[in-house]
Amino acid sequence: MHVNPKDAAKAAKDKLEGLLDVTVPGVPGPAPATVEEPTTPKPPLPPKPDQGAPATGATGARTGAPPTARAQQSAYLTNSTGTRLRDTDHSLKAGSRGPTLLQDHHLREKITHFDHERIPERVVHARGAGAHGVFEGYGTAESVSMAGLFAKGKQTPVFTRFSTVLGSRGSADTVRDTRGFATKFYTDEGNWDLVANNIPVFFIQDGIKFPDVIHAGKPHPDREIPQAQSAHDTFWDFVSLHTEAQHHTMWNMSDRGIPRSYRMMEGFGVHTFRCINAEGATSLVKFHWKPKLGVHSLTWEEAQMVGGIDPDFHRRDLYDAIEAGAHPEWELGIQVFPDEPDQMFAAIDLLDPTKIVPEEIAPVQPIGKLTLNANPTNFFAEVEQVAFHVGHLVPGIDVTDDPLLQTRLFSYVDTQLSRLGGPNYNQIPVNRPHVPTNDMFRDGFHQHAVHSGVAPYKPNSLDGGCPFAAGADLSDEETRAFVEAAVKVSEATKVRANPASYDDHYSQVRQFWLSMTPVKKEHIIRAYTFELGKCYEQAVKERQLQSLANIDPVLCQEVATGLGLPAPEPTVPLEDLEPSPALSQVKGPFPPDGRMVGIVVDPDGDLSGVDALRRTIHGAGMVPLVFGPHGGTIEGMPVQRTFATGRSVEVDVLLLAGAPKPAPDALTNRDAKAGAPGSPALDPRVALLVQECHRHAKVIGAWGEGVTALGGAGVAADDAGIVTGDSPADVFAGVSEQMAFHRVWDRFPTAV
Ligand code: HDE
Repeated sequence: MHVNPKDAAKAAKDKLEGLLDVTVPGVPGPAPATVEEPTTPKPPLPPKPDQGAPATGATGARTGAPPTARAQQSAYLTNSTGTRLRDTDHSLKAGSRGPTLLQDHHLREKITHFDHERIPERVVHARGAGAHGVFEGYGTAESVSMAGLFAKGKQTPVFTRFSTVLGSRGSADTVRDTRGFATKFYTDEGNWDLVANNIPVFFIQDGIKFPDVIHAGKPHPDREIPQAQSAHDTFWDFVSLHTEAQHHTMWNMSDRGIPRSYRMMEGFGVHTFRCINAEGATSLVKFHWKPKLGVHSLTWEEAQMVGGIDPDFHRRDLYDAIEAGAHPEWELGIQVFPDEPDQMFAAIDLLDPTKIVPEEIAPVQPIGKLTLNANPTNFFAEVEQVAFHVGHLVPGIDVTDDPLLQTRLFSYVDTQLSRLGGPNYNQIPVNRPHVPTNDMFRDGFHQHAVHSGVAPYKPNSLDGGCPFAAGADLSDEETRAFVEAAVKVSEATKVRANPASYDDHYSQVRQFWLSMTPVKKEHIIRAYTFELGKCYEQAVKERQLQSLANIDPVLCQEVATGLGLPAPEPTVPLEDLEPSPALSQVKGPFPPDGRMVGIVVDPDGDLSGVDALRRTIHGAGMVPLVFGPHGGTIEGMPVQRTFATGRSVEVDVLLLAGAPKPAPDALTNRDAKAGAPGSPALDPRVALLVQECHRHAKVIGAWGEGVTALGGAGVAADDAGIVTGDSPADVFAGVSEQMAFHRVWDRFPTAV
């Protein structure tokens, strides 16, 4: 796979130095396009400096190709068998107005290949984005796991794919949903996949319910609506009847369901795993990813607006941040529990995937760091074809009997067979391990390897006995094999039943609620009210209110009021577990890497210091986004958004470098945003930018004429989170200090 993305990036960067405006990530090609169509034959352009790609072939051997190589090599157009072609614009016809001839192989090959370009999308997690990176071990997991990737300083290449769950491949990024966080580690002992979510619990306790919960969440089968959302009757019908889903649902209704960025999410392995150290001792372990940038969310209004304005918001954010050099980082941490026969810790059943273990009673211990440092070169080849599996394990990491995990062990191979069209999907470059393989698997659809020998069976003598069973000596890193932990399975009777320890569906949901700040509680109330308000069936709403009553009376009452229904009494005793501060995402300060900084400029105003500020912002790992009345450039600065094309939700903070007067297109029939209220001296789209940023509790900075723009939009310069000053640099320093807390929390009104 991807060898040393940094070297590749540097090589390409050196070559292209000066051709790109480094402050504008997202340009499509490695070099600017020309107005005239180029016609002089030249080899394909190299990848963009931020792109990486797999570097192993079907056998696991390195291809030896330079990191900048393209799949397409020829300077000339060819057919798929390498014959050069003269024309791909006209089919072969009997005369220029005649019928098309069947003998036109190029036409038929081109159309046939196109007809078969699509493969089935993932049945869940269809919408996603991925990136290459590296994992570095801290050496702190040694007493728990022998896995070589955790050794101090050990660097392991990885590929990570983030996703939503419910929507189709083309659905919007910012919908309210759980997010997938799946990482493939190409370790020296084979691939390890940590197929995680951004929510630490799951809807169901037993994998047999997975088709039920997904069928309930997906669009209704008759009309195929709504797309990519849970705000509909079948979802709430299921979760209110199957109340073990209430814990996961509470996380979804909290701001965790609408992340600001993939870079700002935690990840959780959900299940308890079993780790084995070099002495053979076992521990039970839960995996956690902790983002360096903190956990941050959109507001619900932002999420809805972005869904229309930029449905690719999370993809773009990830790719632009990586391209801008703001490489996202997470620490991998573990909670470690003694491997005792009852598999319980502090009265929490470790095999129940609807329960967490609060970090206050089992701290997350950091064991390594993930850095995503290169974008994919080809989305289909890498992000679409990557195939994760919870059963891709390495010596030192094993599974437990969690009945959700057990079903997953079956499901992931099975789904790849139809999605990737046969059993050889692990030969696809992005899936290929970086270590030599010898699996004795032969033939099948899409077989790319040319296997030698006559004896793909064991035992054999005809191929010299190869391949050989690996060593059982766990301390020998060169030869040791994967070992299943020799765990005693108690004598038992076959049953279709859960243990009694799975029966409590509410206490930890209440604990989550009690751990939230008032602002976050407001957001939860609004989310439940919105989602249930979208349901048609009164019975479904009443049933879900009953679950809310069993979580918290205030939550239930507020949602019931919004729905116009009475709040029921609880049917179970409310249990007050200690609030867990670790569950709250309101913390800080956090680094600003990859944050979008909107800068409103007025071509007729004082622009001194603005370009320098733009470069400072870029140099600090953020992405400046210049808003102006027209496209092109203003004093050499590229205008990335005009008042007509831009919208407040694209930025994390807003800087006002001027108070532009209404532009010629500030007419409501050209741009409805021009209907925003404000001073007639200010472009109404600028007024709207300021008003929306203010409403969404974003930090706003202004200097010079920019301060007038605040007043023109009706925002008081002395309000919380408004920074004014004399120079761009001073104002930005003040803004930076406050944006480290993500939002101006004091600006949100609360009633609970
Ligand atoms: Fe998955 N899940 N899942 N899941 N899952 C899939 O596999 C499944 C579960 C998760 O970016 C599928 O390759 C079952 C929990 C992620 O490619 C499928 C059950 C968690 C991804 C599948 C679960 C996950 C998937 C669809 C219940 C968090 C996207 C495509 C027993 C710990 C991976 C595919 C990617 C994908 C089955 C529950 C995470 C159908 C049966 C719990 C991040 O095999």
